[in-house]
Amino acid sequence: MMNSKIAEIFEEIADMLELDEVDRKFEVLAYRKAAQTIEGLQEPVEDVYARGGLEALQELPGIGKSTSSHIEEYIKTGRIKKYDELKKKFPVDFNTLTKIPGLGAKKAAKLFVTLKVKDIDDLKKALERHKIKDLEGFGERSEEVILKGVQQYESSKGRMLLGRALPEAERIIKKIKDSGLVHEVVIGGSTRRRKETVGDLDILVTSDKPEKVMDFISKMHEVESVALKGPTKTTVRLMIGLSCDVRVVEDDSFGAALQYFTGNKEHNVRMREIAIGKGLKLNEYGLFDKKDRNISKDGEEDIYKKLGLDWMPPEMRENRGEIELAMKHKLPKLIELDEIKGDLHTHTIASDGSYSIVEMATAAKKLGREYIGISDHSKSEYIARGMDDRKFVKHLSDIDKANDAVQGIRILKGAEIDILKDGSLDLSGKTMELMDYTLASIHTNLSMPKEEMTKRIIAAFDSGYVDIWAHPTDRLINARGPISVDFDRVFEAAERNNVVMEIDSFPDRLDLSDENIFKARKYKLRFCIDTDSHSTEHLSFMRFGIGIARRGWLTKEDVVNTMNAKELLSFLGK
Ligand code: DGT
Ligand code: CA
Ligand code: CA
Ligand code: ZN
Repeated sequence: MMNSKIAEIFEEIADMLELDEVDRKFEVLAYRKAAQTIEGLQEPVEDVYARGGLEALQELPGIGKSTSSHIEEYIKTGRIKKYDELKKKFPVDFNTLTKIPGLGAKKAAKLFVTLKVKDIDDLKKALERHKIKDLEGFGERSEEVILKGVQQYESSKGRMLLGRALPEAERIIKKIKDSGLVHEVVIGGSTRRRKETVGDLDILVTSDKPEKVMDFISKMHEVESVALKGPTKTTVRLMIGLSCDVRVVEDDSFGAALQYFTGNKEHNVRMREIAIGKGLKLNEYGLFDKKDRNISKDGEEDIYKKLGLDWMPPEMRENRGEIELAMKHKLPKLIELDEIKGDLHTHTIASDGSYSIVEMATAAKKLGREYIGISDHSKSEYIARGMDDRKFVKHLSDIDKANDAVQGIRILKGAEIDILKDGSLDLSGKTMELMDYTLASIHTNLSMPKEEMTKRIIAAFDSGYVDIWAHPTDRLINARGPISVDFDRVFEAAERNNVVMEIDSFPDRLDLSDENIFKARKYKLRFCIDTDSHSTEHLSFMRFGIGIARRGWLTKEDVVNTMNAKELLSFLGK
């Protein structure tokens, strides 16, 4: 699958075009939009091309004439000439450098022009020699931020977003299943636990023909190289830039192996201690009694049962208190994807989305949703074509019309309203009162000091107009850290004003994170799991938000969009 690679190239072309002396804003935007589409696409772009050629590519939102021909060029030749030419002019590793928090394309270019910084190693040298603080437009503070960014990047390096790793794992599992060589094939490790990022994939197989399975794996289309190949374990490097361990075990070991390779490690260590306490031995091959007989051949649930515990969902297995609850038979019943009735964070062509209200609603209906809230941007988000009060009033009446036009799903009137620097909201009260609900979020002045940021958000909540705090910390995984805020005070203010905490399901957001959900659960707060869709494809990101919610131990009752539209609106006081 070439999606990520092509998306990266388009992003980098945009970065380089931005550096051109002539203003090419329009072109830059086109490449960024195309990159976004390709990245979010749930099927391989080469399959789209194989099915319908250039025409099918151009039907994708944001893909035009030149971007589609670039995709064709890449599929056919593995290169894009335009990219190679730009690269000659700017021999800089933008892909890595722009992933460093605190360093955008503009700053990276400036570092190249002034200090000849081409890659992260050059950057580290420049930081060591304190050369950056004296550059125009950088300064002492900026040097510190970049240094911290480099450390953050290095520690997260190689970890892939769950939203990218999980679909790849599912494709590979399907292929192995279809090979007919195996009985069971499942994903374990951090992917099964739905961790926000994944270090490597761990696939577990039962089969009578382990060597044939190993052969099959190492010859798969998705594999770039084989790192290690043994009779029952193979480690491969996948094209998408991720390692994958595949292990074959016997049928009788399946439950124990699944338990072991799901982890996490700390959870496993506790499990093993419990086994020892009962005079048993637990490892990846089974649960053994004193005579070394495997007493648990009945799958994973049986292992937990024999150790006196209730089976628990993989998302809980982080040694954060789940073992104690399982002993007392007091595990919560975690929220499930099919309990979600609607999505309250979606964008349309009215601001920076790619589809109309009707198209978004129709796609949401296909996914079985009972309602969809349209939440386009307010005016301060001018890059995202945010709307002012006048335009919003018109847009809200467009939503009413769409609601009449589309059957079988209810469309709710919402907005994603900027919380401005002083804590005021970006639309008038009069406009907000016309809506079914509001989301409020921060998109600017992200590096505000903690105290000021805390007051800013509390002021917004105290206005009484905020229903949902959208992507609360504004972090982007592997790219931008969270805002600095006093969660206790903000959660208290949310409690007081009945503000719902969003879990944004977009793969690089997943915000609130599971750790922050844990903090928020100490307060009387409700949550809302949304997709932040900018395209119909994104509506299915919901499952990633569900994974994070489950990692935060949330139940159906904690999540407001498990209610039907009528209950929800009355909960919101509308
Ligand atoms: P990752 O790959 O960094 O996202 O995280 P995991 O959890 O997938 O870790 P990984 O791939 O290193 O190992 C897969 C599972 O194997 C892990 O969740 C638990 C188990 N495991 C690995 N190393 C150990 C160990 O030293 N002791 C025990 N008890 N279990 C281990
Ligand atoms: Ca792993
Ligand atoms: Ca592994
Ligand atoms: Zn937003």
